Amino acid sequence: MTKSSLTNKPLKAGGISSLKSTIKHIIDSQQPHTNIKNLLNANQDKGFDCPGCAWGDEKEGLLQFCENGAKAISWESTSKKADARFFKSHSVSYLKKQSDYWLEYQGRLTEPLRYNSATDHYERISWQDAFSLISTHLTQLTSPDQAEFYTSGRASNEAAFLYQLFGRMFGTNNFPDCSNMCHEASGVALNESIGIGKGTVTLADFEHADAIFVFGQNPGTNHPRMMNTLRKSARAGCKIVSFNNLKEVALERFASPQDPVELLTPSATTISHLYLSPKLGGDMAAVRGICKYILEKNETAIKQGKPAIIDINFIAEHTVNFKDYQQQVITTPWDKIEQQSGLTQTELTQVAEIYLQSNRVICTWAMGITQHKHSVATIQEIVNLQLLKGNIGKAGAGLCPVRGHSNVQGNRTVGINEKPSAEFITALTKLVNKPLPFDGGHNVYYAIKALLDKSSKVIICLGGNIAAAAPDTQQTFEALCNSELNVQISTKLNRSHLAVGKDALILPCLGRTEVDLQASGPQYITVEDTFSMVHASQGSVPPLSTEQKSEIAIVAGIAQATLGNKQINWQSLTDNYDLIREMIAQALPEFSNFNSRLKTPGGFYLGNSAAKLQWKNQPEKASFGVDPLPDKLVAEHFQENQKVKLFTLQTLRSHDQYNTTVYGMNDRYRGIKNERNVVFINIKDARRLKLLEDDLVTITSIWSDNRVRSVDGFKIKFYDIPQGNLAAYYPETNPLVPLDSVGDRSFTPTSKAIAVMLEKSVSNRII
Ligand SMILES: Nc1nc2c(c(=O)[nH]1)N[C@H]1C(S)=C(S)[C@@H](COP(=O)(O)OP(=O)(O)OC[C@H]3O[C@@H](n4cnc5c(=O)[nH]c(N)nc54)[C@H](O)[C@@H]3O)O[C@H]1N2
Ligand SMILES: Nc1nc2c(c(=O)[nH]1)N[C@H]1C(S)=C(S)[C@@H](COP(=O)(O)OP(=O)(O)OC[C@H]3O[C@@H](n4cnc5c(=O)[nH]c(N)nc54)[C@H](O)[C@@H]3O)O[C@H]1N2
Ligand SMILES: [Mo]
Repeated sequence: MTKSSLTNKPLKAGGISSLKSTIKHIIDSQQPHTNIKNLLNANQDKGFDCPGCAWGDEKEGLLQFCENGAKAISWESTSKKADARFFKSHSVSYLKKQSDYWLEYQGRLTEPLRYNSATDHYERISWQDAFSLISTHLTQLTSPDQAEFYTSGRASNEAAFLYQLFGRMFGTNNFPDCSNMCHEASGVALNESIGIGKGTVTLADFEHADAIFVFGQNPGTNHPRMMNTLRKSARAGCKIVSFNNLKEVALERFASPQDPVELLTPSATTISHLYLSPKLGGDMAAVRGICKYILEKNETAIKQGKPAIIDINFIAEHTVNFKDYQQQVITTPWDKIEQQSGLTQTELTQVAEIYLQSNRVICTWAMGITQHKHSVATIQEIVNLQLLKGNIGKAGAGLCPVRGHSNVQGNRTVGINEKPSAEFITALTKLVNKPLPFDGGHNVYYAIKALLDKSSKVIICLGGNIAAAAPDTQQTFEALCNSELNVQISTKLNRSHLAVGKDALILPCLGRTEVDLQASGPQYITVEDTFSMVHASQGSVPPLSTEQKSEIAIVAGIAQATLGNKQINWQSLTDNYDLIREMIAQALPEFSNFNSRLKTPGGFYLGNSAAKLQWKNQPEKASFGVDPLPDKLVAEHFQENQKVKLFTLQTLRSHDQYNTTVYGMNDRYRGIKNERNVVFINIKDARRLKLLEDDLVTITSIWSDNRVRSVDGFKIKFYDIPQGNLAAYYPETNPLVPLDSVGDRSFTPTSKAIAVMLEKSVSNRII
């Protein structure tokens, strides 16, 4: 490892530091007893699903939470309130000047509120008046397509199903959602390649894998429960190969907080057998290199009369396009592979040999792969690699996009999709006995564009924080402020509530940890994890306020006020969520007998066609992707007209945040304390620019329009990162992501590939 001046970076992740941090966050929530109870219930059979991430639940082990899950839970379950009194003493103009951290820190939203533009304050409104106001705005639109229905992936299956049903009955398929900014490329790529947009493995497969390739993800922070799985695999002799632009300590050495020796001594488990750091956006070239070595070795074997080293039977029986792909690989030269990946042929050969020596390989990936211009092609290249040896559809092998939000996958399954299949719309139409729209609607990109040019006029958000999560902060904020009505169904105050134009509503909802009492008794909801397991989730803490409603009650309230009870009795669905599940079962065959199957401890598996070697794409075979490598990556593309050398910037998460929710100012595993406006840089690049550690810089992004996108006052931090690459935290750097810089075919903002230049900040001189 290059010696950096980051002396604070720990030698291992997990262990006692994790435990200390967990305890600190429980105490900070101001209700430690409740949160200890919450943690014991997290991911347990009769408990609630941890809102921290979408990783699956282990069968064994008493405790099923992690440090960052504990942060998410205690952040939600707090006794602090942001009620009408709070909003009376703080105008929206005042709130706009506060940080994202400060906004959420004010506590839970407890009353419905309406923005009053005359006073610039949010003021109390009754639920009934709030629902009527929404209905008035919606019915005044000249077309239902002037409304946008955003979803964040925490919503339950039941809330999401009801929400899309309402939106479609209202007449639109405008369902922008957080996955448009997240794993969209995985869905697009996998649907094309293997006929289903989800991962093919289950948690049990990790026990049987001989090798696991982890691409572009930081599980130590974002999926800590995955670290237990990786740790177990590594200890059982499975070879883990990490591809990460940064050296992430958890992927190097991890100590389980549940192992007394690793907890109390400096010992830890070495996770990665091999750790490669490709350049940003270099993974497609890296995988192409691995495949090139394999195919060349295979040719040599055949020429020498030896058996093929790839699975020719699998390829012949189950795939199409192999010959075209082989040709594409032959025409990709090694020097291009090395230049674009930033890795050497020798390094890639080492990985290829591990792949060849392993009978069962799992490839996992997350945002380091999905948030690039060529993400779809990159994921298809990972699929290509797996197809070469039939590493799909057998135990211990397969594809594993590791989802982010705890129910983002479930939201898609139950219909949050701006491009629904005709089959799904036909089933829904039959269910509600009313024609529903088939035409594609808006994703996040088109929703922001439509709000910007005022062709859309109403935005309703079922959770999330689109103002801070979406790219190009200034344009996104302007787009939201253009709306005639902005409705936010939320647990906590955030930036999206402050993007007010004319009318705006804050509708406070219950969270996962809370009791949800309806007319027929306490209710539970369901979620789907990254392994397609569906299970129930039920909170046990009394809500902070009787005015908070469940997401389901809120969606049903809006629907009833807008559409009436003619086709659907919305109230009865709120009274008993079993009835919503019955509707889901009627619309989606994989949910047949939904209510009774939920009784199985641990829930039930939705199944995966590709894992059964059934290919639902045309022509009913898995398909090799045949894209060439990108001609140039983003910084090279813009370099030609620039005098200074450009960098590629990735925007990522610290250890103390959940997306736009900032829990604290530390990033312990990267040695950062008490600050977030930092930029990680290779020491050689810094020297070339005569920058010292802690110097302040302005970061300006380059795009093909004339807008200036710049952030100032970011502190230089030396880090183990390839030359020419930079990393900084999201959402502080979202102003730099150009709205039009999106992935091919996925429309995902290219949050991991922004061409930028660095200049010493003027503020250096002031300090
Ligand atoms: N505690 C916590 N948990 C979370 C979240 C959270 O914010 N906090 N967010 C949730 C959500 S919605 C999501 S989507 C997931 C996100 O989970 P991750 O995908 O792990 O999230 P990021 O922080 O964006 O990290 C991206 C990782 O990819 C690496 N990387 C970036 N670009 C490249 C590249 O081009 N190539 C390679 N090989 N590596 C690259 C970065 O160095 C970093 O390690 O986590 C979920 N879980
Ligand atoms: N530059 C850059 N931008 C990115 C990313 C990146 O890596 N870099 N990552 C992208 C990714 S992967 C994602 S998923 C998106 C995330 O985008 P979103 O999902 O829109 O954002 P979150 O920050 O998760 O939303 C936080 C808010 O959700 C609300 N909330 C929390 N729990 C609940 C609940 O149970 N119900 C309801 N109704 N509301 C709740 C709270 O009010 C909180 O303020 O951001 C994307 N943006
Ligand atoms: Mo995400």
